[in-house]
Amino acid sequence: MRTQVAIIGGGPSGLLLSQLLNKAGISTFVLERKSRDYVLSRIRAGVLETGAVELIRAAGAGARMDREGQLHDGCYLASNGRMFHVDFKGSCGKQVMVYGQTEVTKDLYDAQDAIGATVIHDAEDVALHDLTGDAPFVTYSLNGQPQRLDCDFVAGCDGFHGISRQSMPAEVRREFEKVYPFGWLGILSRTPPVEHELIYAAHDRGFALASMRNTMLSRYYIQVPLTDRVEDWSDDAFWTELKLRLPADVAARLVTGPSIEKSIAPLRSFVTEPMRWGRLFLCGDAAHIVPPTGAKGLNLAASDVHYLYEGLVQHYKQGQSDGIDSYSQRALARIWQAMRFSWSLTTMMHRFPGASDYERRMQDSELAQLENNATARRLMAENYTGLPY
Ligand code: RFL
Ligand code: PHB
Repeated sequence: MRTQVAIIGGGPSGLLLSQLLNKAGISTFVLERKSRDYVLSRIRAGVLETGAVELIRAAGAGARMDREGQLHDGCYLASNGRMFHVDFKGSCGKQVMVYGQTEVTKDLYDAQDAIGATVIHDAEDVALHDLTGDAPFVTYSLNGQPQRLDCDFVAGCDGFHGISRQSMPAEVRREFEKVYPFGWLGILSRTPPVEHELIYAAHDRGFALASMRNTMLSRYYIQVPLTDRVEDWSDDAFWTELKLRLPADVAARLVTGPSIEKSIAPLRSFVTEPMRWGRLFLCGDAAHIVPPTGAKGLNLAASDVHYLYEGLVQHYKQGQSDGIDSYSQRALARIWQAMRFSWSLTTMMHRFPGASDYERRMQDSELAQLENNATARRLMAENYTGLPY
């Protein structure tokens, strides 16, 4: 078999890239390790920047998002019971779209089906070959049968645990990592959201986030120690702890109910450089991880896809290589800005074990600056709604 761009991973990065390239007349072949149902059962991100929204629309997968997604003008920040609003629209003229990653992925699968794109599920033992030569190829097995796919380029969209990044020799990679000493316990429940916009709450008991998917589906998170396990947390214990961390008037109107999903995600910042090696390009979580506090993971995947898509179109349609040659540099410049934002919001809002009184005062001062200074709020608004591509 032969294709122009072999895409490893059928998560949001792989599907979005595949959809955009196909629409531009460039052939793709997506290889996904898991089943479609499995990919669609993962509950992850919930907030889309303007750039991601536009890209999903350009891919022809935005109709349901535009019907069912909620545009938010801002969010709330709370600290030990006090709460204030950050007005994104008023500060920088931009909004965010609240629409779950699960729905984005489903819409992308439907769009891929509609144009007859090839997405192979349950592909095992995917391996990349001759990435620095002129004729790279991918091997994998399907139902126990060995397969070979020849291509011009490989897009490594296979997430943090994928094989693409590992296919670059260790001596050409430079990795940057920060692991945070806590995780987020998240639940999804069929209850009306407590507020019409997100609430990020700092509290002496730990951070909490009130988010949502739609008017009858809420997503809440609380900071937990890394030693906690999901089984340790009954629904009742979760709701009790969440209420303690939210401002009292918000907690008083919180509607609780049975959880329909409950999971713990560790928090980490990670970047690998460069994002290109020969004919392999890394995209999304394969190249970087942000802590979820700034809602940047999926949005960075989208901006990587944008730069790579532009570069590949330039290569195939105009015979120019500047776009693919500058991919890594352009993508990384934006990634580091989002890294900084996610790290600073994470650092300001969480309780760190062993933090000194001085560090606690710094957190309070950062929050006070946001509450009292319109310039600080504007900077947050620009970063949260997404820096330009
Ligand atoms: P994904 O979504 O991980 O998709 C990669 C796909 O590649 C497949 N794969 C392979 N396929 C073939 N061969 C192999 N060897 C393969 N190895 C892996 C996987 O099965 C998968 O389908 O990466 P992508 O597409 O780059 O998308 C990135 C986003 O998913 C990610 O940035 C966000 O979900 C991060 N993230 C969150 N981001 C937010 O903005 N807000 C959140 O609330 C939020 N919550 C989360 C998250 C990520 C989580 N992970 C990764 C553990 C919660 C969790 C639990
Ligand atoms: C979510 O709704 O899952 C969500 C929203 C905002 C974040 C992180 C997660 O910063």
